[in-house]
Amino acid sequence: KFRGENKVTNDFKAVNHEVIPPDLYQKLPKVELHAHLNGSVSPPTLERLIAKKPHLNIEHSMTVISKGQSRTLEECFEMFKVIHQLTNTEEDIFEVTKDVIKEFAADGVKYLELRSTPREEKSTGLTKKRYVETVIEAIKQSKEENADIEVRFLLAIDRRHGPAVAMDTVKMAEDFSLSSNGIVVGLDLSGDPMAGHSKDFIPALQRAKNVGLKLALHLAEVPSQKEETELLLTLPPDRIGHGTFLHPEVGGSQELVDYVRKNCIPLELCMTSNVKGQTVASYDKHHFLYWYNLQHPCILCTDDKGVFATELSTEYELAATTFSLNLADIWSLSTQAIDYSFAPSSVKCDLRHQWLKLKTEMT
Ligand code: 6MZ
Repeated sequence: KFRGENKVTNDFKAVNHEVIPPDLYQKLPKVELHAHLNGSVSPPTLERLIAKKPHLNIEHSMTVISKGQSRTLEECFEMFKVIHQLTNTEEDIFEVTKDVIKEFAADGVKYLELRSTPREEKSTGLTKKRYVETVIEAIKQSKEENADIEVRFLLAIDRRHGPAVAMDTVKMAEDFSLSSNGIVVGLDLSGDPMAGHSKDFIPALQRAKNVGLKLALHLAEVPSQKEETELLLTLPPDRIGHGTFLHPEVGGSQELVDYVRKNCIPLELCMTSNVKGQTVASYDKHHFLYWYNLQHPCILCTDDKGVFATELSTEYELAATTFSLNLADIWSLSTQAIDYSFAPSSVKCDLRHQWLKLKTEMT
C-alpha cells in the first residue's frame, strides 16, 4: 500500500484533520526509544541551570534550535558541549533526569528508554560511575513518584572517545545490568558520526552482545559511510538509530536494505532532528516513507527533544500530516513500538494491556 508524499490533497488533509483531533497525539500512549538525556533537557530546566551558573555566560539560543531554524550536525554537537557545561554535577544530572522523565510522562509516554554518555567532570568530582548511579537513582525515584511511566537506561559510547573508553563503558554496562534491577538494558553508539571508525568499536560491541546486552547503534546518519555501516550491521545491532543513508535512493545500496530487512532490524526515526540537523532536506523527503512502505519496523522518536524543540506527540503528528496517516496507522505505529523496546516480556505484556484499555476508552 503506497502512502505517498505527492498524494496529500487539501481535501484529504481536511478529512484527516477531522479523524485525528490535535489533542489525540498527546493522549495517545507512546513508547520513546531514542532519547539522549542531555539533548532532551527542556528550556525551563535549562533556564534554571543557566541561572545557577551565570559565570558561564550561556544564552538560551546556544542550547535550542527553535521552530523554522536549522543547524549543521557539527553545530548540533557544539550545542551538546554547551549543555554539558550546565550539567556537570551529580545534582544537575539528578535534576535533569527527573525533569526529562516527568516531561515525557506528561506527553503521554508510557515507556521510555533514555541513553546517556557516562561523564567524568574533574572540576566537580563527578565520576563516570557516580554519573550512571545518579541517573539510575533518578529513574528509581521517578518510579516511586509517578507509576505511569516505565524507564530503562542505555549507556552511550561516544565515538569521539575511542575504543578503550568504549570497552570501559561496556564493562560498566555489564556491572550495572546486574546491579540496577534491570534498569540498564544495553548500549548505544553515538556522537559525531565522522569521528573514529566503526571497526574500532566492534570488539567492545561484540562483547556487549555476548553478555546479552542490547545494542542500539547510530548507523548511516551521514552519507558515504557504506563500509562502516556494513561492518556494524554484521553484529547485528538490535536497533538502528536514524539509518538515513541506507537505501539506494540516497547513496546507500539495495544490499544494505535487504540485509536490514532480512534481519528485521527496527529503525529509530527522528524527523525533526534530521530536518533541523540538515541531514534530510524536508519532512516530505524523510526516509520514514521509504521504510514504512516496505512495512519495515519504524519507531518514531525525538532524539533530543530539548535541542530540537520537539515532543514525541509532535513527531507523531508530523508523520501523520506529512504522510497522510490515519488514526489506525497512528495507533499501530505506537503499539508496534512496544515490541521493539528492550523491556522484558512481562513489561511489554503490561504495556499492551494499557494500550488496549486506553484504546477502548479513547475510540
Ligand atoms: C549522534 C548524538 C546525536 O549522552 O550527554 N547525540 N549522537 N547523532 C545525534 N544526532 C543529532 N544527538 C545526541 O547526550 C548528548 C550526547 O548524545 C549524542 C552525542 O554524543 C551528545 O554529546 P548525553 O546524555
